[in-house]
Order: sequence, then C-alpha cells, then structure tokens
Amino acid sequence: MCDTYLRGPSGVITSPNYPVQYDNNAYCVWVITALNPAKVGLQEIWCKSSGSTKFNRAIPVIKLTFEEFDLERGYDTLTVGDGGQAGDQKTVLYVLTGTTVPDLIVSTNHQMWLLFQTDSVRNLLGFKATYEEIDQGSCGDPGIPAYGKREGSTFRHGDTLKFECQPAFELKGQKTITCQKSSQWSAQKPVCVCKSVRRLL
Ligand SMILES: [Ca+2]
Repeated sequence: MCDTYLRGPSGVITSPNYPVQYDNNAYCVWVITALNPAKVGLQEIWCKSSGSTKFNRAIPVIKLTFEEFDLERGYDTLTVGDGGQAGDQKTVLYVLTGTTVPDLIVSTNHQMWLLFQTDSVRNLLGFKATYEEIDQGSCGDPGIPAYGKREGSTFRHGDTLKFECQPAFELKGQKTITCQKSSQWSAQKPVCVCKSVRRLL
C-alpha cells in the first residue's frame, strides 16, 4: 500500500501514519521523477554531437531535505538511492537510521528512490522530508519573501542573492544567502515583517 510514484517539481514525503508512529514490518517504496526527464536525453545527444563537455542546459536532479527524523537505530532504516530502481544495491546513496536529522541529499540524475523498512518490534515517530526538482549544480529557487524583493535570479553553486523589504517592513534573517556546493543555501530566505509601531500616547 505504500508504493508511491511521485513527480516534480516538489512535494512532501512522510513515513506511514506520520506524525504518529510507523508500523512494524513496514516496506515502503517511493520513486521521485523530475517533471521533464526528456530534457536529460536531449542534453546527452547535444553534448555528443557537438563534442563538447560544456553543459548549457541544466540537468534536473532531485533534492531531498529532511525536517524530522526518528527511526529505531540499526533496526528501522530509510535507504535513499539514485535512479528509478528502488532497492538496487548498486545505486544506494545513503542508508539512514537513528534520530539525527540527516543532511540534504541530491541525486545525480532525474530520479531518486527511497525505501523505508522496519523490523517487528519498537516503533518511533518516523520521518518527514521535502523534495524539490533543481538543476544540477544549483540550489533551487528559494523564492522571494512576501513584501520584499530580491536581487539576483540565478541559483548555481557560488551565486549570491540579496533581499530587501518594502518600506514599513523590516527584514528578519539573512540579507544575503549563497548557494553552497552541497546544493544548500547558506541560510533560509529572510522574511519581511511589519515594523513595530510605537503606540501614540
Ligand atoms: Ca523497529
């Protein structure tokens, strides 16, 4: 019942029953596919025919970001792999277990698979993760804060974005964020909040 095929551009994956404890003997598979995988094929053809190794068009990959993670260490696991062959040992990227929220994971092609397996005793809360389709070598579009504006519109490794808020709003958080090699922004995008108005006596 928990075999799920998901498409880009983004979504949420949770363990069964979340935020209530997962079941014993669970075996759940998710396969995430970028919205436009055909792009990948075209890219490869273009590269071969031009004899160039430069990539003008970006390859869509899947970025998985964990928000909560609580599995029985060593006995209940979440395996994350590259591609669409769930459970294929050759494509395993990480086997995750325990109660530490893992770092984000980025696939190397347009598909990513997840396999959640539990044993016959002791259940914990499980996990919650979000996935997002991004261009390979980028961090994905973090968006623009409400009542704010953004300078910069590219999201590749090393790119920096600057944020500003409209008059009467003040910026909470980081004014600039940089896309790191891990495909993670150096901080979350800031928010613009209404400036506190002093009460007139
Ligand atoms: Ca267990």
